[in-house]
Amino acid sequence: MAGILEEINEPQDIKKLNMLQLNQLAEEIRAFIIETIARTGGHLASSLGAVEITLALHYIFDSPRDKIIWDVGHQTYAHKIITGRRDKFKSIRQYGGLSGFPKRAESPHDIFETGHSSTSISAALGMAKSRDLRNGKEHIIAVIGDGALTAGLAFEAMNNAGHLKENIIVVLNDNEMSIARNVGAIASYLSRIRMDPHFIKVRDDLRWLLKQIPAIGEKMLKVARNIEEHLTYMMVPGVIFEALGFTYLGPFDGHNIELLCSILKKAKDMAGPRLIHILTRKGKGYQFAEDDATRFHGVLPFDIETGESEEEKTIPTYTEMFGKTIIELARENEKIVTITAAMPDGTGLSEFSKIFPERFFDVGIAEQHAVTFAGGLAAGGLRPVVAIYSTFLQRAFDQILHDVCMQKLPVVFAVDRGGIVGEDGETHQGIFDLSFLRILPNLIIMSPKDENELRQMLKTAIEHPTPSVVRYSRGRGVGIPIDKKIEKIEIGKAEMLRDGTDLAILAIGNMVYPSRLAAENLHALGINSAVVNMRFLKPLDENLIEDLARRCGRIVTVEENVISGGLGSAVLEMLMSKGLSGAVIHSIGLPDRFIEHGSPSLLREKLGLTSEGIARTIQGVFKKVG
Ligand SMILES: Cc1ncc(C[n+]2csc(CCOP(=O)(O)OP(=O)(O)O)c2C)c(N)n1
Repeated sequence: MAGILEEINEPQDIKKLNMLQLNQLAEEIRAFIIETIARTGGHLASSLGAVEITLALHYIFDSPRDKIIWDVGHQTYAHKIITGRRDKFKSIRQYGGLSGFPKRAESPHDIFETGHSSTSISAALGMAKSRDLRNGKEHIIAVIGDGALTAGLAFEAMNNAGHLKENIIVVLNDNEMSIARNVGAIASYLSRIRMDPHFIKVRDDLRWLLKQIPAIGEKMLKVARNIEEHLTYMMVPGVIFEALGFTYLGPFDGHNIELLCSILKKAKDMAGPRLIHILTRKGKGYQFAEDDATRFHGVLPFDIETGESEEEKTIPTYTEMFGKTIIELARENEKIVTITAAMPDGTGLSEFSKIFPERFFDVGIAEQHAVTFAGGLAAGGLRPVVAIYSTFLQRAFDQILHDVCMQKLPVVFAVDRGGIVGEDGETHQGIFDLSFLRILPNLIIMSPKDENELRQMLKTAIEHPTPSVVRYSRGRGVGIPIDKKIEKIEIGKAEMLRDGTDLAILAIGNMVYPSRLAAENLHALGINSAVVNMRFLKPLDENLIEDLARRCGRIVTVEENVISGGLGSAVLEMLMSKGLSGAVIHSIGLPDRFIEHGSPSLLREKLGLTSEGIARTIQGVFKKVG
């Protein structure tokens, strides 16, 4: 780091700079972000694309008095760096360090917390209304990407903003990318605006004309810019936004700071809802990220020179195993179709989409629609598999309940990133799904102990006539051999891994192996535990649990989910209903709080979800009850 950036400790400092210096600052920030993220990993491409708009916003507006609300929040690295967090930036996404997303506790410039997409316009509108009711004067700006704009929530907010005629500014940061290429009618519409031949031609003609004037001076350039802006207003390519009650300004080059500043200044003096459409390049300024913005969306630490990340690839991830298995199953069953909400790579469906393009649907960032759409596909006789990260499935709770479970439609939910996800922190941990899904009637819920069992569960789910969930973790499997032929498993039947007399450990999903190891370590201390791979959270293997409760008298449940409402609660409720509440029960899982960011292994260690942690807790329980 050198030069101007060293002097920037708060947004006020950038207001002293001229345009030349602002441009230099943008380059310094870029270099600093690349250098840091190469070491830590993180959301590189989105943040690189948003450097100029970040500087322009902080140049023209007065944060934190004026409120800048970032959608998703993964593009805020430049914002963090110029709002007093430059020195801490190297700690980003690490335990105890800066969050990768806006956090209110981190800075007064982080106005509204995000991580899940498409919330910014709603939040901005709420803040604008609150401002008006107390006669405030501050400006409220939402910055939303073209990907995030595909969610219904963003349109619900625009619909309401147009009605309320609220004074807000929405900056639409259009880079034509979600994580993968943005898809859908809105994406096509935006790209038509980009490409509008009428608009482009007039603008290009104008540029050409200006170039013919020799020795074009500073003054003339300003005039030219003004003409370009006015032309842009006149042509109003954003009719959809205009119809929603927004004044549409754009499209503008989102990497031209001077232009951005002048547009923002104009928009600042206008009234009502305004939308400024800017065009940016995801990964801007780092060739590898520009060329492969999807990989550099959320990237592992990488070598700056080669763009390569070092990754151990011997054991497949659960996601990879899901992707491979669903292809195998789809070859045998032509009714299988798959759905993703804008995450074909993240959910392991890219290969499927190439092999079965007609049977694959990327619906955009629209989890609610994805689920109801799947309900419709199932009602029409297909076997839809919806692959969604646990944390984003939270959005679609009512759709699962109302549009799938109530109608007993055979939709398979492939719930990826169940449990601790790590560095993305509070907004992304998939730790509530077992609890919120368990309460739904007609739903089968299973979670595999390893990648081979994941395959078995997928087959079981697909062949089952009612809705089902297969929930699996982020990261690599355990590295066990994979059966060539995929066998179904019996619904509601747990797997006894180890018999014992002193207590029974009932574990689910990725907690099964650590529990078995804990039992082996406890054995050396004279505690003889049974270990059960529950496989099913719903239906529970009641007979086995009842038998163990009678025989051992002590039950410990282990799950990577919040304790409230999860496996422990299910077992407790079941024993109570059978009049067996005399058994000593202890639940190991996650506490009743949001789990911060940090590496999954460190978090598991701190939360007692390793084999040592489980053994320690069990010893403690034993000491207490004797
Ligand atoms: C509700 C929800 N679903 C999925 C995601 C995962 N996700 C994070 S960023 C992103 C793409 C966002 O695209 P865009 O808004 O255009 O921003 P860009 O990264 O292109 O700057 C997705 C799908 C999310 N954060 N929230």
